[in-house]
Amino acid sequence: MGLQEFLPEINRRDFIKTVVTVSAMLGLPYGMSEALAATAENPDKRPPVIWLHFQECTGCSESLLRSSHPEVATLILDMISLDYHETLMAGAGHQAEQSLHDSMKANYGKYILVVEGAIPTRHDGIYCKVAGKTAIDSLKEVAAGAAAIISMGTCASYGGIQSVGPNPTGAVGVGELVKDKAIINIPGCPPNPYNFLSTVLYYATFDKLPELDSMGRPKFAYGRLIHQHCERRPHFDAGRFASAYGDDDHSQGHCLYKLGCKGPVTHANCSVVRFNDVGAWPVSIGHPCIGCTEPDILFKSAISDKVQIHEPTPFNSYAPVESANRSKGIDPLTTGIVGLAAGAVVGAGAMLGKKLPDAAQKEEGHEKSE
Ligand code: FSX
Ligand code: SF4
Ligand code: F3S
Repeated sequence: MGLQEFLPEINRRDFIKTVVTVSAMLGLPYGMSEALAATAENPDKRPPVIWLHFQECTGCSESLLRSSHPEVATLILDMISLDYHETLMAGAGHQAEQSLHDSMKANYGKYILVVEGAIPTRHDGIYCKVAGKTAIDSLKEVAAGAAAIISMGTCASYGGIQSVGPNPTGAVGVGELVKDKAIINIPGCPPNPYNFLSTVLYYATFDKLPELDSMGRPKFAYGRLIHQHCERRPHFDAGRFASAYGDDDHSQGHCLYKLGCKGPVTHANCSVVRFNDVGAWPVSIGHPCIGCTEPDILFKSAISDKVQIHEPTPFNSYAPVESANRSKGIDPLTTGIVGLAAGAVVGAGAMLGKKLPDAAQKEEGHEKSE
């Protein structure tokens, strides 16, 4: 492809840092990062990848390549052999078709197929054609020779925005059409490139796919709710909510639940891994999570719709919140936390456990008086 020529080389320190981050994300025991590093550095372990695009915005590839810190993109492109990628490859037309078929033939049964975008099925799939073939036919043809399939993004995983009612093209995810292959879904609109990198590195190192949840997502990345690791969680538990964009509570970084945040029902690791290695994710910049990893939420409920909270109270083990000096009052149902147990500390975007200054001071005073 030659695309690596446009990306800066990754230095040893950043390489090790990225691999250790991946190892921690995967929940591997201490020391396993060496095995991952050995895989990433071994050209013989480089899995051939064919990457198809169907109905989508290409944001999945964009988010991977536009990282402001290029370690992840560099590492991904260094450790896979990207044989065919419609929006990145230099070739076009017959030349591109030839390279697709050459790659399939040379690596039949061994390549990873990455699919980006949904597949339209209505009217025999005429709404998406590449090289004169429908997306349905291309998918089935390339899937037949794949060792495994990665559905990159919510569109390829579950249909995404194209499948929103009335779904005029009959858009579906890969799993609706391919039933005889291992499929791993990496949803998100777009998904976090670290989740793709970790999945590929795990597969190349251990020759098997990571454990999946009931929605076909790797548990290491989608095993927990955003709400469990959100830095605004102390505000949720203390009843401090923004009610409008730009109001005092919003300006002070309070919880976005009343603005429609879907974090309480969305499984993803955005709040821990964050995006582009700059420590940003939707909620940290003041926008509610829109549930982009969840097939039944993304674009299927309004951004402002509030989700049902089934367990509004924090765990009993959390310290109590004092409410005496709060003029706005605190819902007794939601009291109970000042400390945020942030869980895994991962990479540059890691979230650290913290206490709210005013509540923490009161708690200390409380302890002293006992
Ligand atoms: Fe879909 Fe990816 Fe959203 Fe876009 O290609 S998951 S519309 S970010 O780009 O497929
Ligand atoms: Fe964070 Fe949203 Fe949960 Fe509030 S509702 S704590 S903003 S995830
Ligand atoms: Fe998507 Fe919500 Fe993360 S909108 S990027 S799952 S914070």
